[in-house]
Amino acid sequence: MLKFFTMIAAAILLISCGSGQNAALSPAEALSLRLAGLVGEGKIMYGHQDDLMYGHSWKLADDAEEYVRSDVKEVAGAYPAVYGMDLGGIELGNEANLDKNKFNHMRASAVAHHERGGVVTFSWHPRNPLTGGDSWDVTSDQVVASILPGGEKHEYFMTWLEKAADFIESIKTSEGEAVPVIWRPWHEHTGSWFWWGQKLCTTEQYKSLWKMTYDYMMKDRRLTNIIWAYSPGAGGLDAEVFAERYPGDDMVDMVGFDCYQYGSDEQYMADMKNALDVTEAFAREHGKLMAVTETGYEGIKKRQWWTEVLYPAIKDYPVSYVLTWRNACEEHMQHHFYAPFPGHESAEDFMTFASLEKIMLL
Ligand code: BMA
Repeated sequence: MLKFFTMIAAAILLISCGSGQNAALSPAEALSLRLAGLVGEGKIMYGHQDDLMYGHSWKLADDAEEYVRSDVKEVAGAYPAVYGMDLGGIELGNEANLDKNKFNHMRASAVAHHERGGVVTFSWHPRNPLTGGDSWDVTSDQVVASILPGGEKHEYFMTWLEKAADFIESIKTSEGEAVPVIWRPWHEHTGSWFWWGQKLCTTEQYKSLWKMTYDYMMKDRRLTNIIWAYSPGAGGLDAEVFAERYPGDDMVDMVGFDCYQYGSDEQYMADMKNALDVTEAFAREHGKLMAVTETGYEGIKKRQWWTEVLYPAIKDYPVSYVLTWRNACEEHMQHHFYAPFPGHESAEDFMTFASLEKIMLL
């Protein structure tokens, strides 16, 4: 474990010194070092999507000025260490994201979470720039081609990247310090349910999309607060699939995967083991941090899921964090939750999980 930590820390320091800009670490480099340190200590941070925006039976008020409510905190007495959110909708200049969270609240809660010592991560489910549909609109396999340089939607799409970059850049403390974020674009690309997925573009097109995104944010905009996370889906993952569309060591800081439980505990644990083995080998070879970027069991239909299924699945791996998906609050989405809330049958087990030595909440 220690060797792995030292290797990652050395890689981060090498990159920062190599950049030759100044001796101080950027916000992203400082966070990477902190994450590597926590992995070195054997800690796994627990994360929850949209934690401060709403919960199973509540939603943040539009005029809220503080971000204190959290299903996780109500159950375990502590906030999740990692707070995930999604930028879907930012590209159109919308006031709220695809799950109705106001971007102003997302920005301010990200700062609040950072100031409590937490880590913020963003995924992105942008609309489909060619058809006008959503991320899940896979009716055309020309979408990625259309937004790459030379494509008919290239300029239009660059305005989307501009809006995403503006938002990430705008996450600053009241002292004007940029808040570091783990940015996880173009996720689950090894499946074919998003317009950037496996069957919807070629390997070269996917890599070009990543590079275009990276170059715009890092070279044109010079954002200093982004840790780049690459996260395929867990289904059918092996070393070859993992590596096939990997954009390159210079454009990725963290590797992970998304893996959900749909069937038996045994099946989920086997899927996790496979994905963790593949990811760990890749992370070690490339000197990258690793994480379980999305996971969970919709409705958590097992009382002891946290200590008997999730914990045994992850405990022996050097994972920086494990993030469970959102607790939807709408009436018709009451089944769609991945973290406990007061009164849920897994709440007590979650408390036990949260108090384990290895597991970190705030
Ligand atoms: C999916 C579901 C959707 C949601 C999307 C983006 O997994 O939770 O309801 O809109 O993520 O957050």
